[in-house]
Amino acid sequence: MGRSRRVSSVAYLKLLMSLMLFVGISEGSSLDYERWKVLAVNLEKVSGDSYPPTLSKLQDMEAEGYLVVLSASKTKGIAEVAVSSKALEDLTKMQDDGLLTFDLLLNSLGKILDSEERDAGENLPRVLATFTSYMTFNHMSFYLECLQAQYPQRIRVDRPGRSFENRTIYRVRMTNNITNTVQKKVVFVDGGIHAREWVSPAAAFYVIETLIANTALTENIEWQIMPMLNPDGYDYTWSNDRLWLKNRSKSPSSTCVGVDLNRNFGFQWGGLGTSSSPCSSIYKGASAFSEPESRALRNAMLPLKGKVKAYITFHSYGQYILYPWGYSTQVQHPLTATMDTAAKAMAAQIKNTTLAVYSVGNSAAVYYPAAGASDDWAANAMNITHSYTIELRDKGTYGFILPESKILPTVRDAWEAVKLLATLV
Ligand code: 0X9
Ligand code: ZN
Repeated sequence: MGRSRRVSSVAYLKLLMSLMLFVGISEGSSLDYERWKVLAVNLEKVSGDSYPPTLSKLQDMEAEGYLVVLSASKTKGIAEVAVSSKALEDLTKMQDDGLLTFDLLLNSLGKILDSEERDAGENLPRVLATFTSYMTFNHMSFYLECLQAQYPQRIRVDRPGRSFENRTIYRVRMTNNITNTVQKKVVFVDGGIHAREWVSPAAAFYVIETLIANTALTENIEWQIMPMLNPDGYDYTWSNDRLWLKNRSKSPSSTCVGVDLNRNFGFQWGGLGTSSSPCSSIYKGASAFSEPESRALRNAMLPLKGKVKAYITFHSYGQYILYPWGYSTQVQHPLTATMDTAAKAMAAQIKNTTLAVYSVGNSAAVYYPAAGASDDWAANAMNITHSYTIELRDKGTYGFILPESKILPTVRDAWEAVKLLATLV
């Protein structure tokens, strides 16, 4: 299967260059991916809720710090994995022993691009959001700090929480006549839960920018947007490890850092697709809502119970529009038909505008079951009819390292989807 999906070597060379550019150049980078390769590991086909043993094994190895699971798709039947030489050795041995099979997607990362410079805009924060380069967290903060003063009739920016390392977590509220929101429905959007998925906060910022220019869309709806839920993790992907996923909280019981915020929400917390090990990239945290970042989202949303008609959380990558329940393939959400129809309408809207193809489905069926995620919590605790995780571009050519030239087309996908959804609520 991996063979038939093999992507052109040119594409992977580009991925390689991006990876090196982002990972290799930062001073004090603690993880050096120079000798790493990328594999497509075949996962056993499984049914029901059971978790494929190969994926569990890969996640255990990931917890030990010598490989990184980049994606795992049930429909594709493979996991894309970045491997150190040690991990490659072990996986090769396992392949020789008939325990698994893999294909090489990206061979030599080489010693290149050490001298490349990152976008110099980092030191020059602007009030404008940019979609031709990725924004640093400082840039985002500066943008958000300046926003309300520019549109005082239509925008409020508040701060529902602070991250573990004390960075501000912002919320932008947008509607015409912001002082009179009593009767309005709320559409809630967030980005940046997973640190390495850089196009996700970009999409949330694009929603803000586009709404600024479209007063008609803020007439009857109050939009609430939390564009960067994991500022510590995001910052860490710029400074130390481009493939970091979790937040940066320290656990008293381990030297490993970080909780997967999308396993830390208080619905079915600790179920399938989560881990109790602080070293795992799917670590669920010490308890539901143990993390200040997931609490920030909860605290922002809870007072809006009954008013929030739709919740969209941006992730990447894969081009999927996913709906609950994500914690189990065995339990169907009662509003599956409604969400499936709306998700298909969003995918059609994207197809008709940007031409990108997004697949639609139940999270647990399309991916693997993953409990304690924000979409399930929103659907359950907030009783929201429309709750979606949108996995933005691409389909794996560049994955998380989406080139800057693809930011704009990707955030347009995101905008077309939420715009369509707003017509259905
Ligand atoms: O696993 C996740 O948290 C999401 N995929 S990602 O590759 N961006 O990490 C998917 C979450 C889907 N929703 C639920 N499982 N509830
Ligand atoms: Zn994600």
